Amino acid sequence: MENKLNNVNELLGAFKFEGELENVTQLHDGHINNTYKFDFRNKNGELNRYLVQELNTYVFKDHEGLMNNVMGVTNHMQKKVLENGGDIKRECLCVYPAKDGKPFYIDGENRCWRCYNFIYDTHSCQCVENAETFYNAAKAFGKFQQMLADYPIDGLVETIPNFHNTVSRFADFKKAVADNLSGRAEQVKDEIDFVLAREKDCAVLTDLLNDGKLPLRVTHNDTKLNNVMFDNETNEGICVVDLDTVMPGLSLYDFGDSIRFGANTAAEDEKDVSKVSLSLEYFEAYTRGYLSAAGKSLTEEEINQLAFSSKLMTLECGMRFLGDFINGDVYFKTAYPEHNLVRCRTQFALVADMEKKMDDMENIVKNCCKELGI
Ligand code: GN1
Ligand code: MG
Repeated sequence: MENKLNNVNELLGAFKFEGELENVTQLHDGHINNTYKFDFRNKNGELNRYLVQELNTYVFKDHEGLMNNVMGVTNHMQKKVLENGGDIKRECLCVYPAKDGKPFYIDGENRCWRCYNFIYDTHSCQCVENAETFYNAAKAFGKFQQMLADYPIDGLVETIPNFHNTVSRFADFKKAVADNLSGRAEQVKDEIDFVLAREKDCAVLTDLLNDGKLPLRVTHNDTKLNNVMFDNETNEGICVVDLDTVMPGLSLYDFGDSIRFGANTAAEDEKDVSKVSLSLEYFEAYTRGYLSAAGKSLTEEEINQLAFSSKLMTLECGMRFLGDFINGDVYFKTAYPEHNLVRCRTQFALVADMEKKMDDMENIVKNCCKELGI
């Protein structure tokens, strides 16, 4: 039995699991939380699986507010799935509360744990293998947004304030450079200059929001491809996961961040930046899928900014990786000392390629709208 946890017995006492524990496996999808699959066998010989996750409380300071958001949003979506005759345990995350009724458990070392349904017969994807997969991811995120369109924004706390406020991210970045806590700033002058040269871009979406030209919506804010679970048989994106950053935001954050990760021809941490580029084919597939699911509810200004938001979310993520490298790798999990630097370089190579292809991207958006009658 693989078991890297030192408090399995404590967790077994904390949640209402069914059956005898057979196996614990760590899952390595995200850069922030620690995630495990717990397999239990019940008396009838059936397998019960759960997803048990340690929330990163350095990143998420308000675990109660966060779990309140997650409870509210998952309950809302469960109702919608039931109304449509769907299966909530496959099409939704469901929180299994701890024995004391709280949606989380604080262990003896003050770590915060929560337990979800494990979504059977699905898989996640670490990279786009074909345009259809990405199209299916787009439909899933579009549908996710639609399901939460009537969720009360005021009922959500900001789990990370100013999460996609790129102006605020730029200020954080400049502070990281000025503080230079790791002493690494000298070695990344070119990368720092790349960010500084694009200061003006950072305010485009926040200015439109402040001027009332873009609507605030309930958004996911972390629309990486690996946050969609795909059905093993149909390959449809049946469930959107990783709901820690669901909060008020712009639809463009979700669109742009999906493109950043999924339309890159290379991995987020590819060391050979000559492999990095924007796939126009994947950009088109995602745009078509997203617009077909959510397009009718988007405003004209949202649609106008789709291509630009892809570039901005890529720049923002790159500056976060670089800032973390300069801060000494305190935020994102890293596998080796230069990991954040490698990640920021892929993001900047992608930004540079998007700048060259911006007209093509704009045209793809226009053509998709025409085709779909939007
Ligand atoms: C983090 O947890 P994960 O890997 O889905 C990060 C995102 C970044 C992403 C970059 C809470 O997402 O904002 O875009 O890494 N999540 C948080 O891969 O900061
Ligand atoms: Mg994730």
